[in-house]
Amino acid sequence: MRVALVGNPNSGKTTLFNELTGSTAKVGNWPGVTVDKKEGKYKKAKTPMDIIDLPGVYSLSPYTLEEVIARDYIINEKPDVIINIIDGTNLERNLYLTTQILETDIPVVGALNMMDLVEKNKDKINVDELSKKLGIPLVQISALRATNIKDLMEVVATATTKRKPLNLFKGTSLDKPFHDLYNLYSSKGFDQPVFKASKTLEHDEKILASDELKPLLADIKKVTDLNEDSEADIADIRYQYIETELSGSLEKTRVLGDLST
Ligand code: BGO
Repeated sequence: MRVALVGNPNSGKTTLFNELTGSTAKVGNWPGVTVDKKEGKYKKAKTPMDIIDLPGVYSLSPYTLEEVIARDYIINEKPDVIINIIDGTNLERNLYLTTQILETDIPVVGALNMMDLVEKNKDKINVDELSKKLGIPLVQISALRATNIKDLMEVVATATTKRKPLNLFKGTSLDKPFHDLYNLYSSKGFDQPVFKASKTLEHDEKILASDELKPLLADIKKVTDLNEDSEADIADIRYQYIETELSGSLEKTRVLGDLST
């Protein structure tokens, strides 16, 4: 089984990758570019598990090489499971990427990392509630201290059923255009129609230039021309979702400027 690590830069991906793969890791480059490609085997796996470390990204937009590599791998190569590494000390910011990963139907396990620091800071994350709201299992880990890694990988090993993709647009101004695109892509039998409809509304040039979407550009334009600001609107919708739906699961003890802890 293939397991991809996806997370923000500095979320602890390298630390977790090294802990999982130990001496089995191979470092190369992604085809044609000088971005590191790291692959290895989970050394304690009961059934063989290949671990692929995708470049650290804040988003699955096509603006940086890292984003293109990460999202092309997710959409085209389709790992069996994604481990989304989430820095628990920087939850809201990390969840921005999570909202994009969840628009695919690929099974996702959230690894809430840096829990040693969350505890030290006396912050509290209501993990069960957050897990329920996101619709994915969450496992609290410390990659640095190698805490709960075995538990994480046991959850990963059984998390192989496809998920219902997250629909962020219900009740928002983009509900109708999203559905128009979603229905169009579904009627053509496209894979990942939610992700592609969402990225189309983000005016994602790479998706729009794909061979799959090209024949539909006239129909797509009818929707996107009416929603020229939808890229900014989607960013707002993601932040709103994190703010209203998810932030309640986090209780911060520290206040800004309090450096005593
Ligand atoms: C430095 N807990 C704690 N406390 N730290 C962690 C954990 C954790 O669970 N996981 C990772 N870190 P990467 P990306 C560093 O390198 O794996 C730390 O980008 C330092 N370096 O040790 O590199 C980890 O691959 C000097 O910290 O992340 C690393 O995703 C002083 O988070 C950083 C302090 O981890 C990023 C930290 C010279």
